[in-house]
Amino acid sequence: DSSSSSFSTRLERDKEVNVQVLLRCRPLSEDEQKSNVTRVISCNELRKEVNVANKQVDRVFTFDKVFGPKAQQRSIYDQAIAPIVHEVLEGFSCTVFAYGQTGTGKTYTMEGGMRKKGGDLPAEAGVIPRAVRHIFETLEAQKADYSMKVTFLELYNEEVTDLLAQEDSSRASSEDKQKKPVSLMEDGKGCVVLRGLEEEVVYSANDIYALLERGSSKRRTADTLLNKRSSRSHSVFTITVHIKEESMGDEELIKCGKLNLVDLAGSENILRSGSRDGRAREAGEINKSLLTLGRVINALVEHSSHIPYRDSKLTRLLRDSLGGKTKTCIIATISPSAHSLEETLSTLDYAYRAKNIKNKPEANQK
Ligand code: ADP
Ligand code: ZZD
Repeated sequence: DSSSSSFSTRLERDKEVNVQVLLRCRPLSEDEQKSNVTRVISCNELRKEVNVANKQVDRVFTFDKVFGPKAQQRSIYDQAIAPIVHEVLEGFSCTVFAYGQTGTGKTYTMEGGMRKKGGDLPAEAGVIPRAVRHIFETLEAQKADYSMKVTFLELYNEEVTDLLAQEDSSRASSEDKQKKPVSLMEDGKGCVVLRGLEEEVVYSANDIYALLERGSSKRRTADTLLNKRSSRSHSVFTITVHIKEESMGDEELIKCGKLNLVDLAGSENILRSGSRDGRAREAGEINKSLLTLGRVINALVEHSSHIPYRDSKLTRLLRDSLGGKTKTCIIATISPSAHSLEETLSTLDYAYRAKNIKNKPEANQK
């Protein structure tokens, strides 16, 4: 009840919205089915509950939405992401994070599998290609006057790689060609800007698909240089759209929408980076960003006076998505298998806690 609070604080609080947290459980793989792996997860999509049960454990978690193993890419997009993209087109900034253990479907959810050249998207297409299609289709149908640009970066070991940068043929070795330094800087207003990151202007969904192809092949090259890099790196794909408002009178308004789609490093890296041997220490360094993300979430949920955004690149980059003016959604991904029980419980606890973060979305207008 808010009867005791003052008018102004009530107005302030009315603008707050919680981070939306949804849960997706992947199906057992063919191999897991063949070897009769035990399932410990059951999902009740209607009640928005996920149940974890074996002989020792029996717990239920409730989320904003729950998607069981049979959920299709399309229904995740239509039910959970399309409303977010709608907000982007209204001039809001929005962020979708995928969080979970490696192998639970973060990349499948955000990117999806397969791509046929030309034609429509495959059924396996994930959030990124669907959001791209949705944005262009909507703007074209509205005959809107708009411009759009995208960036695609990878954050690994506290270093930012531009996945869209063209090879620099003036550099000698193939490793140097990969590296065009991108640095995080702060502008006068305390906003983080990425210096050296290529912003590609795009005019069609196909333009973006071609860039995604460039980005994923660049990432694959990096993967072979140091295998399993992808499970330790974060990738951030960002679409920025400027839409001219139908002018009333002579004042011209421009809505500026932004969508960040973030595929986080595997959450198992957090637990491991606590240990002391050399390899794990390396992993700890690599996952400073993931550790700091957890600390930022804790600090926000506990209303601490100090939120350690500045302690990592990921949290500096996505500061506004955590407690700021951006609308944020976290997709937590889990495996149904008994083998993953411990990791699954840790993901569920983490995601459940994140439900308490509040943001104050504000449309961006120029
Ligand atoms: P992560 O990015 O979390 O490491 P991936 O997205 O690579 O996990 O998924 C691991 C494997 O499981 C991939 O082969 C992927 O195609 C498959 N997979 C994940 N989620 C699903 C799903 N919901 N339906 C079918 N296959 C899935
Ligand atoms: N998950 C695949 C890429 C991978 O890891 O290689 S699927 C989608 C979003 C961001 C990057 C790539 C993609 C992806 C793709 C596949 C192959 C070549 C280019 C892009 C994709 C999948 C379905 C529709 C469109 C793009």
